[in-house]
Amino acid sequence: MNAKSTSAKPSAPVAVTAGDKNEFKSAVIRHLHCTLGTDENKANNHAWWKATCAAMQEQVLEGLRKTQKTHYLNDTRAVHYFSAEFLMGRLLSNNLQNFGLYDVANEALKELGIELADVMEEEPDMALGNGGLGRLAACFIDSLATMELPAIGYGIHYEHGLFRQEIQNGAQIERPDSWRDFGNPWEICRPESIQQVSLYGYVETKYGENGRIQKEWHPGSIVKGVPWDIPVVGYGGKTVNVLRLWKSQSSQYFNWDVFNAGGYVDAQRENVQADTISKVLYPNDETEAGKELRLIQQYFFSSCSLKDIIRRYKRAHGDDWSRFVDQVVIQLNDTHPAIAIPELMRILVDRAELDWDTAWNICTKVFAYTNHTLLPEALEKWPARMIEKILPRHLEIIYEINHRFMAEVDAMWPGDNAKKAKLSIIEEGNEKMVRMGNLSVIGSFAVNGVAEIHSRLVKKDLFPEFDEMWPGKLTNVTNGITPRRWLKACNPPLSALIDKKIGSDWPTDLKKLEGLAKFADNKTFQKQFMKVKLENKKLLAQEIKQSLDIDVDVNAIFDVQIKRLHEYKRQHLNLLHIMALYRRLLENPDYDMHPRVFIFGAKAAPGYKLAKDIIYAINKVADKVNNDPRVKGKIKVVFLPNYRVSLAEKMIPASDLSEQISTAGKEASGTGNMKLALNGALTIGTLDGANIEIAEEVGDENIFIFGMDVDEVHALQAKGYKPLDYYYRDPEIKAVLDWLETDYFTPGKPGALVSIKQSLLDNGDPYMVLADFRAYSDAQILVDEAYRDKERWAKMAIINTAKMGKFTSDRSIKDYVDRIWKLDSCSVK
Ligand code: IMP
Ligand code: B1N
Repeated sequence: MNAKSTSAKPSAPVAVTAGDKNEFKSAVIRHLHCTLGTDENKANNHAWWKATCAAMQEQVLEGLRKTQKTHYLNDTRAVHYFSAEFLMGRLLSNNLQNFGLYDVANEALKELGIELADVMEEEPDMALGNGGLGRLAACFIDSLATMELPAIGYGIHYEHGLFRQEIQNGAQIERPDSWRDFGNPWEICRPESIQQVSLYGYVETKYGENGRIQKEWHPGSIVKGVPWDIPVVGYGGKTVNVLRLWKSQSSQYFNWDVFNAGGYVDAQRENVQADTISKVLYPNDETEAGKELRLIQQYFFSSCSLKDIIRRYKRAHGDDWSRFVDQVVIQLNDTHPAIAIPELMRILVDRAELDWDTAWNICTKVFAYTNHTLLPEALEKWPARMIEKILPRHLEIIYEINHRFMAEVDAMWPGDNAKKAKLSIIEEGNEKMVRMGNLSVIGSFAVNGVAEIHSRLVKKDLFPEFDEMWPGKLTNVTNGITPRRWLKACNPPLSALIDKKIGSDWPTDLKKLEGLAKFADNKTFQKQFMKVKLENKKLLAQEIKQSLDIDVDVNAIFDVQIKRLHEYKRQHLNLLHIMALYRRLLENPDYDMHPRVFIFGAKAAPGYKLAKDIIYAINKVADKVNNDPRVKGKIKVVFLPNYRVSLAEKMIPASDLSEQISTAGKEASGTGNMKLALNGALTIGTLDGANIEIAEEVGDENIFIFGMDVDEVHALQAKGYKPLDYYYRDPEIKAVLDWLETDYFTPGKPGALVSIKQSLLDNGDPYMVLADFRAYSDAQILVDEAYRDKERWAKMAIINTAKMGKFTSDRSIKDYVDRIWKLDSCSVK
């Protein structure tokens, strides 16, 4: 099976014809009348939004039908992207853009006296993810559809996505996200494809006629999985794939065995629990909660999805399993769906009655696994007892997989028990734990990290023995982002300027942006480019004024850090630098600096105390700095609440400086770094994740790299890192940390910010903030100098946009297709 060229063809630019426009207009009116039961005179923006979506959805569903028919008739091999998270954001603008109907809709609505931009603001974000990992999944399915690849996304239909963040007196408050309260115009329920999932109960061992041992799982409860399909429109509108999300529902099933054994209450409780499975997304980005419900969520969607795949396969191939591996590849987005591995083994061995080796041979040709983090607290481990209780048969299968694998380890390193202990799926200890990472590597044919440095560390530090056992299995696929959403749709003025300069086919061939590089020195183009930036900054300034009543100077440097709040991402390094600048200004009112607006967006996991303290501190420092006349407006600090995809789409086009300042070795890749650079922001960053590859593309002179690299971080750790040395040796660090202990920023509440100081001094500064502070502060001085030279900055910004071609998610997908999935594109007529 050879992958043929998968580069997507650009859609022809669509000119608005009166016919298209009138057709769209009448479709909107028809839905306003017949779907929503309202009238032009009465309709509010929400009704117009729904009617516009419905008009669009007519064409989307037609595309979906054609795509599914084509894939069915061609019996295509498909990739199945299993992910606990899909952070889709809004879909109207995206679908209009991808169908080439944006201008048509805009003008149609205008004639009805309605602003499309206002209508689009009515759409709630589909926030079924935490951050980078979930948004990556969304970018990937966009690319898959755009490149006309047969693909299905599989996930969970959470009733509540990531919480809505409010800020009260500086502190984060979590509110439920009710994205579906008023209906979701894009999704279609498919009751005809409901699946059943078993949980709890016990395993019976039986002896068949031929002496063969057979296992029968008697579940304690059975839950229904109801599929909800969201169409995924490729750019150009030809292929429309589907994202299938499972919603849990209790089934009528009641286990009389369990009841009769005296387990009435248990049987009942397990039944009631059914509809809570898909209720809420766990908000813990990169920290494992280890909660039973989360394991059940993982099994629930993995099992539903596998059964759905098998149903589809059997429709075409009956009980002949021999072609399964030719038709199906499953990508595990981190270990969250790793339980799919023993689940497929269970189906093949217990249900289809294949022998173990045949089943294992199928399994290990179907799964591929992406690792997204090295942080120990994010590497999933489940107590064996918990798995035994919820999935008793799966635990047996995991033990069997492990048993056979241990024999392989022994063949490779005879008698080496330390190796066995390290590579075993089971971690022995007080409590036996199942290591999902090891299970994923053992059960997959390919394992990838998400940026060069990360994949290198996966091989060197996380899974070195696996790399030795199976050379070539561990590999790299650097992340990417879809330029359709992250440039074309979110930054129309820049897109228009680029179209004018180099043509309009860059959205599907992002390397074309290189064509801008030759204009980097052109004064006229520099002015045009920076004028677009200024206009975008004005729009964001309005948003800031509206949301927080803070006035910001649009000629200031917009210095932006937008990402989940985590110690390793070091928002507190940014904050310490802001405090240092503030102090310099108080000590010397003439301190020479270009005005800056420091803009933050970040949600903290609700149980992550220090992360919430950092949000509080940012807001308290903001209050003080923004209202201190001695600062003369040179610094403003803005924390925009409820950071989400739709807010990112407004912030990114308006950013001058992109903060990517994680401790080297900790950020697997990052994708926000790519989005900001694509929109002409310069990066101040460490040699971490994809920053390294961004620096390679733009050149060292067009990026501000500072601080320790990963070898220096490791060396300092080995030597013994002592944050107190930095505290005593650098008076500015000492002054700023001591400041946190006073009540200067929290009048009447001394010590309210002290936890940050404590973490940096008493708790040993695990992410080495103090070690990198001076280098960071010096790099910020270089940023200041560069910005004051308007031509130099414009040139650097243009080069950043021009050199981002590598980071299109189309390139990532092409890497997966060529090197892992071996998939052919299938054009839909
Ligand atoms: P699913 O397989 O349950 O996801 O439902 C959609 C599927 O219906 C497509 O993937 C096709 O494989 C299948 N299908 C079978 N016949 C047709 C047809 O005539 N038109 C469209 N889809 C079809
Ligand atoms: O995945 C992104 C990367 O760009 C980021 O660098 C990486 O931090 C992120 C457990 C995670 N890694 N691990 C998670 C999310 C939720 C959860 O419950 C772990 N997210 C990442 C895309 O590759």
